[in-house]
Amino acid sequence: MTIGWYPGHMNKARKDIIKLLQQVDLVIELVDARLPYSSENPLLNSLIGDIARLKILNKTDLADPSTTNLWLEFYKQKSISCFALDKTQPENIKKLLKKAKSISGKKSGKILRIMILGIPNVGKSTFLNILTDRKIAKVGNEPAVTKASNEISLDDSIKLIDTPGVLWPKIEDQNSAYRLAVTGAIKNTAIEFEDIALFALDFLRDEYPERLKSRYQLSEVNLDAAVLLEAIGKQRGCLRKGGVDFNKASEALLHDIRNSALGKISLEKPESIPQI
Ligand SMILES: Nc1nc2c(ncn2[C@@H]2O[C@H](COP(=O)(O)OP(=O)(O)OP(=O)(O)O)[C@@H](O)[C@H]2O)c(=O)[nH]1
Ligand SMILES: [Mg+2]
Repeated sequence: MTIGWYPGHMNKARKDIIKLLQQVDLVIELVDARLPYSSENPLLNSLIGDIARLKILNKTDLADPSTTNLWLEFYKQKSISCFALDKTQPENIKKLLKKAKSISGKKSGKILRIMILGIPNVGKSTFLNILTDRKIAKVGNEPAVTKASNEISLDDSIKLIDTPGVLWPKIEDQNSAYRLAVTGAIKNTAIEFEDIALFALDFLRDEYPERLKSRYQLSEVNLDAAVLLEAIGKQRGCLRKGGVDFNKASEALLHDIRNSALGKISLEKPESIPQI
């Protein structure tokens, strides 16, 4: 199955972002700490050009801390300014503004315009609400909650622009597409739950077998993904006439992964991505 999701509002958002970028001094780029490579929009480099940029590995509360450290080291080696954050650290998020001022090179007395960019559901609006200490932007646990860009004055010297999450027309790397779907960056109606769940189970069996065992009380996990899914369905009571309801079992598994019921999980390491 080929996964892709590029609804009309994203295309419009991309065009709006290009226009707004002309007046932006700094971009805060949010990627998902669980999959920093796959959640980076490949169009971004050409969109942003040489505007100053801060990269945030967001939602670190859901990611495997040791893998997050590998990513921080990876970006450091590439001289990319990168910080690991999540919504449970509001004070650290606010400290970023000082950094933003110095990185942008904007003279004091001038208004600093900051744009927050990233894929759907990565936490942009939550980030903006934390920075402003207000519930300005609508937040929701599904992709494409923000449909249009929105500029907010933080004070007399800083303006923040929240943007709709943007993917790209064709996700070439299908491993990346699957990882994005596992975390909920792609709308549920654009994916087959079972397909994504089987991908997730192959990954979990290889990388986090003990977590699978303890969450679903399985004595053996060295099995085919479909067999594992059936066992999980039984354990979670996802049944229908004649046996396990695979669609329900898949939904239950994805719900668990997205809500860290299997603990902090990272879906990719610097060593497991194509060389960039
Ligand atoms: N665990 C965790 N959840 C977060 C974090 N930041 C945001 N979320 C949750 O992720 C979901 C999406 O957050 P939003 O702020 O709406 O994401 P967005 O990037 O603005 O999404 P779009 O507007 O759809 O592009 C919400 O349920 C948030 O509560 C975080 O650091 N950790
Ligand atoms: Mg939003």
